[in-house]
Amino acid sequence: MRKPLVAGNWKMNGSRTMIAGLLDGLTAGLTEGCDKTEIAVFPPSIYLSQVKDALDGSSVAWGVQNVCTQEGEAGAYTGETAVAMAADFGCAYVLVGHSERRALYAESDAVVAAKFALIAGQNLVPVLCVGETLEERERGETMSVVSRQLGAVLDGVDAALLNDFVIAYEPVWAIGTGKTATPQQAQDVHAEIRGLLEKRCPDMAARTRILYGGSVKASNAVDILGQLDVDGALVGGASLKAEEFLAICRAAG
Ligand code: G2H
Repeated sequence: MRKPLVAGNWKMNGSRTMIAGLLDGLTAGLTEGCDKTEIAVFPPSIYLSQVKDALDGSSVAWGVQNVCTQEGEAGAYTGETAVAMAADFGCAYVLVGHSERRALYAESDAVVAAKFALIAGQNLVPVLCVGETLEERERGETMSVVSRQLGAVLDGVDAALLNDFVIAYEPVWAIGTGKTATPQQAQDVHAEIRGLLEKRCPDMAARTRILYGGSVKASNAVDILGQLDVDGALVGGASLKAEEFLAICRAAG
Protein backbone atom coordinates (compact mmCIF):
# COMPACT_ATOMS: atom_id res chain seq x y z
CA MET A 1 0.00 0.00 0.00
CA ARG A 2 2.94 2.38 0.65
CA LYS A 3 5.23 2.48 -2.37
CA PRO A 4 8.80 2.62 -1.07
CA LEU A 5 10.70 5.84 -1.67
CA VAL A 6 14.49 5.96 -1.91
CA ALA A 7 15.80 9.52 -1.96
CA GLY A 8 19.36 10.62 -2.58
CA ASN A 9 20.44 13.66 -0.58
CA TRP A 10 23.54 14.81 -2.42
CA LYS A 11 24.19 17.52 0.19
CA MET A 12 26.87 19.99 -0.99
CA ASN A 13 28.56 17.58 -3.39
CA GLY A 14 28.99 17.43 -7.13
CA SER A 15 30.20 19.27 -10.19
CA ARG A 16 28.65 19.47 -13.64
CA THR A 17 30.88 16.66 -14.84
CA MET A 18 30.35 14.43 -11.83
CA ILE A 19 26.56 14.97 -11.92
CA ALA A 20 26.39 14.22 -15.64
CA GLY A 21 28.08 10.87 -15.00
CA LEU A 22 25.91 10.10 -11.98
CA LEU A 23 22.68 10.87 -13.86
CA ASP A 24 23.81 8.79 -16.85
CA GLY A 25 24.50 5.87 -14.54
CA LEU A 26 21.15 6.27 -12.80
CA THR A 27 19.02 6.49 -15.92
CA ALA A 28 20.89 3.61 -17.59
CA GLY A 29 20.41 1.32 -14.58
CA LEU A 30 16.75 2.07 -13.90
CA THR A 31 15.50 -0.79 -16.02
CA GLU A 32 16.99 -3.39 -13.70
CA GLY A 33 14.48 -4.15 -10.94
CA CYS A 34 13.76 -0.62 -9.73
CA ASP A 35 10.14 -0.42 -10.85
CA LYS A 36 8.66 -1.14 -7.41
CA THR A 37 10.50 1.80 -5.84
CA GLU A 38 9.91 5.50 -6.24
CA ILE A 39 13.24 7.30 -6.61
CA ALA A 40 14.12 10.94 -5.99
CA VAL A 41 17.33 12.96 -5.90
CA PHE A 42 18.13 16.18 -4.08
CA PRO A 43 21.01 18.00 -5.80
CA PRO A 44 22.47 21.31 -4.65
CA SER A 45 20.03 23.95 -6.00
CA ILE A 46 22.57 25.38 -8.42
CA TYR A 47 22.50 22.09 -10.37
CA LEU A 48 18.70 21.83 -10.49
CA SER A 49 18.46 22.80 -14.15
CA GLN A 50 21.00 20.16 -15.16
CA VAL A 51 19.16 17.51 -13.14
CA LYS A 52 15.76 18.53 -14.52
CA ASP A 53 17.02 18.39 -18.11
CA ALA A 54 18.50 14.92 -17.60
CA LEU A 55 15.58 13.41 -15.67
CA ASP A 56 12.56 14.99 -17.37
CA GLY A 57 10.50 12.14 -18.77
CA SER A 58 12.23 9.53 -16.59
CA SER A 59 10.70 7.89 -13.53
CA VAL A 60 13.13 9.68 -11.17
CA ALA A 61 11.80 12.71 -9.29
CA TRP A 62 13.92 15.56 -7.97
CA GLY A 63 13.75 18.16 -5.24
CA VAL A 64 15.73 20.73 -3.29
CA GLN A 65 17.44 20.36 0.06
CA ASN A 66 16.22 23.65 1.55
CA VAL A 67 13.97 26.62 0.86
CA CYS A 68 13.49 30.15 2.20
CA THR A 69 11.11 30.78 5.10
CA GLN A 70 9.60 33.80 3.36
CA GLU A 71 6.31 33.40 1.60
CA GLY A 72 5.97 34.51 -2.02
CA GLU A 73 7.86 34.04 -5.23
CA ALA A 74 10.39 36.83 -5.03
CA GLY A 75 11.93 39.43 -2.78
CA ALA A 76 15.05 40.86 -1.23
CA TYR A 77 16.35 37.66 0.39
CA THR A 78 19.93 37.37 -0.81
CA GLY A 79 21.09 33.82 -1.33
CA GLU A 80 17.70 32.19 -0.79
CA THR A 81 15.54 29.92 -2.96
CA ALA A 82 11.75 30.34 -2.85
CA VAL A 83 9.49 27.30 -2.75
CA ALA A 84 7.79 28.71 -5.85
CA MET A 85 11.16 28.54 -7.64
CA ALA A 86 11.51 24.88 -6.69
CA ALA A 87 8.01 24.30 -8.08
CA ASP A 88 8.95 26.20 -11.24
CA PHE A 89 11.78 23.70 -11.78
CA GLY A 90 9.45 20.72 -11.46
CA CYS A 91 10.53 19.66 -7.99
CA ALA A 92 8.23 17.06 -6.46
CA TYR A 93 9.78 17.01 -2.99
CA VAL A 94 11.61 19.35 -0.63
CA LEU A 95 13.74 18.29 2.34
CA VAL A 96 12.97 20.15 5.55
CA GLY A 97 14.45 19.91 9.01
CA HIS A 98 17.55 17.93 8.10
CA SER A 99 19.75 17.66 11.19
CA GLU A 100 22.54 19.51 9.38
CA ARG A 101 20.17 22.47 8.86
CA ARG A 102 19.08 22.28 12.48
CA ALA A 103 22.62 22.01 13.88
CA LEU A 104 24.68 24.15 11.48
CA TYR A 105 22.10 26.82 10.56
CA ALA A 106 20.18 26.95 13.84
CA GLU A 107 16.86 25.97 12.31
CA SER A 108 14.39 25.68 15.15
CA ASP A 109 11.27 23.52 15.25
CA ALA A 110 9.27 26.70 14.51
CA VAL A 111 11.35 27.46 11.39
CA VAL A 112 10.98 23.87 10.23
CA ALA A 113 7.20 24.06 10.71
CA ALA A 114 7.03 27.35 8.76
CA LYS A 115 9.01 25.88 5.86
CA PHE A 116 6.89 22.72 5.92
CA ALA A 117 3.73 24.84 5.57
CA LEU A 118 5.16 26.82 2.65
CA ILE A 119 6.24 23.63 0.85
CA ALA A 120 2.90 21.88 1.33
CA GLY A 121 1.12 25.12 0.36
CA GLN A 122 2.82 24.96 -3.05
CA ASN A 123 1.62 21.35 -3.46
CA LEU A 124 5.14 20.01 -3.15
CA VAL A 125 5.75 17.10 -0.79
CA PRO A 126 7.78 17.95 2.31
CA VAL A 127 10.24 15.31 3.50
CA LEU A 128 10.44 16.12 7.20
CA CYS A 129 13.64 14.91 8.87
CA VAL A 130 13.62 14.08 12.56
CA GLY A 131 16.11 12.34 14.82
CA GLU A 132 17.98 12.37 18.08
CA THR A 133 21.65 12.94 18.90
CA LEU A 134 23.78 10.29 20.55
CA GLU A 135 23.55 12.05 23.92
CA GLU A 136 19.77 12.19 23.65
CA ARG A 137 19.60 8.48 22.80
CA GLU A 138 21.85 7.60 25.71
CA ARG A 139 19.65 9.64 28.03
CA GLY A 140 16.62 7.67 26.79
CA GLU A 141 15.15 10.74 25.08
CA THR A 142 14.82 9.40 21.55
CA MET A 143 11.05 9.45 21.42
CA SER A 144 10.62 12.69 23.31
CA VAL A 145 12.92 14.44 20.81
CA VAL A 146 11.28 12.86 17.77
CA SER A 147 7.77 13.55 19.03
CA ARG A 148 8.70 17.17 19.83
CA GLN A 149 10.09 17.66 16.30
CA LEU A 150 7.09 16.02 14.66
CA GLY A 151 4.63 17.67 17.05
CA ALA A 152 5.95 21.13 16.15
CA VAL A 153 4.88 20.50 12.56
CA LEU A 154 1.57 18.84 13.40
CA ASP A 155 0.73 21.68 15.83
CA GLY A 156 2.03 24.52 13.68
CA VAL A 157 0.68 23.62 10.26
CA ASP A 158 -2.91 23.94 9.09
CA ALA A 159 -4.46 20.45 9.05
CA ALA A 160 -5.47 20.94 5.41
CA LEU A 161 -1.76 21.01 4.49
CA LEU A 162 -1.06 17.69 6.18
CA ASN A 163 -2.41 15.51 3.40
CA ASP A 164 0.81 14.39 1.70
CA PHE A 165 4.17 14.32 3.41
CA VAL A 166 7.07 11.99 4.09
CA ILE A 167 8.97 11.58 7.35
CA ALA A 168 12.64 10.64 7.43
CA TYR A 169 13.90 9.27 10.73
CA GLU A 170 17.62 10.02 10.80
CA PRO A 171 19.38 9.40 14.09
CA VAL A 172 22.05 12.11 14.13
CA TRP A 173 24.66 9.67 15.48
CA ALA A 174 24.26 7.55 12.34
CA ILE A 175 24.64 10.34 9.77
CA GLY A 176 27.81 10.12 7.72
CA THR A 177 29.50 8.23 10.55
CA GLY A 178 29.33 4.73 9.11
CA LYS A 179 27.23 3.72 12.16
CA THR A 180 23.69 2.63 11.39
CA ALA A 181 20.80 1.97 13.68
CA THR A 182 20.14 -1.75 13.84
CA PRO A 183 17.10 -2.81 11.82
CA GLN A 184 15.26 -3.35 15.12
CA GLN A 185 16.22 0.11 16.46
CA ALA A 186 14.92 1.66 13.24
CA GLN A 187 11.71 -0.38 13.30
CA ASP A 188 11.04 0.54 16.94
CA VAL A 189 11.26 4.27 16.29
CA HIS A 190 9.35 4.05 13.01
CA ALA A 191 6.52 2.15 14.73
CA GLU A 192 6.37 4.83 17.43
CA ILE A 193 6.28 7.58 14.82
CA ARG A 194 3.40 5.81 13.10
CA GLY A 195 1.71 5.57 16.48
CA LEU A 196 2.07 9.34 16.91
CA LEU A 197 0.47 9.86 13.51
CA GLU A 198 -2.40 7.54 14.54
CA LYS A 199 -3.10 9.80 17.47
CA ARG A 200 -2.66 13.14 15.74
CA CYS A 201 -3.85 12.59 12.16
CA PRO A 202 -5.26 9.06 11.97
CA ASP A 203 -6.11 9.12 8.28
CA MET A 204 -2.42 9.78 7.51
CA ALA A 205 -0.90 7.05 9.68
CA ALA A 206 -1.18 4.07 7.35
CA ARG A 207 -0.33 5.96 4.17
CA THR A 208 2.56 8.19 5.25
CA ARG A 209 5.96 6.88 4.25
CA ILE A 210 8.57 6.86 6.98
CA LEU A 211 12.10 6.63 5.57
CA TYR A 212 15.21 5.66 7.48
CA GLY A 213 18.38 7.71 6.98
CA GLY A 214 21.88 7.45 8.35
CA SER A 215 24.75 5.63 6.60
CA VAL A 216 22.42 3.52 4.46
CA LYS A 217 24.40 1.61 1.84
CA ALA A 218 23.93 -1.37 -0.44
CA SER A 219 25.33 -3.74 2.17
CA ASN A 220 22.85 -2.84 4.94
CA ALA A 221 19.82 -1.78 2.88
CA VAL A 222 18.09 -5.16 2.65
CA ASP A 223 17.94 -5.64 6.42
CA ILE A 224 16.85 -2.09 7.23
CA LEU A 225 14.36 -1.79 4.39
CA GLY A 226 12.88 -5.17 5.26
CA GLN A 227 11.35 -3.77 8.46
CA LEU A 228 7.57 -3.42 8.55
CA ASP A 229 7.44 0.33 9.15
CA VAL A 230 10.49 1.31 7.11
CA ASP A 231 9.13 2.57 3.80
CA GLY A 232 12.36 3.56 2.12
CA ALA A 233 15.57 5.43 2.77
CA LEU A 234 17.09 8.89 2.68
CA VAL A 235 20.61 8.22 1.45
CA GLY A 236 23.53 10.63 1.64
CA GLY A 237 27.04 9.44 0.79
CA ALA A 238 25.92 6.26 -0.97
CA SER A 239 23.65 8.24 -3.32
CA LEU A 240 26.72 9.75 -5.01
CA LYS A 241 27.55 6.46 -6.72
CA ALA A 242 24.96 5.29 -9.27
CA GLU A 243 25.49 1.55 -8.82
CA GLU A 244 25.38 1.73 -5.03
CA PHE A 245 22.29 3.93 -5.04
CA LEU A 246 20.50 1.70 -7.54
CA ALA A 247 21.29 -1.34 -5.41
CA ILE A 248 19.53 0.40 -2.49
CA CYS A 249 16.58 1.23 -4.76
CA ARG A 250 16.32 -2.44 -5.75
CA ALA A 251 16.55 -3.54 -2.11
CA ALA A 252 13.56 -1.33 -1.27
CA GLY A 253 11.25 -2.83 -3.90
C1 G2H B 1 21.72 11.38 6.54
C2 G2H B 1 22.00 10.77 5.25
C3 G2H B 1 21.17 11.45 4.19
P1 G2H B 1 24.39 9.62 5.06
O1 G2H B 1 21.99 12.77 6.47
O2 G2H B 1 20.29 12.43 4.61
O3 G2H B 1 23.39 10.90 4.98
O4 G2H B 1 23.70 8.51 4.31
O5 G2H B 1 25.66 10.05 4.41
O6 G2H B 1 24.54 9.26 6.50
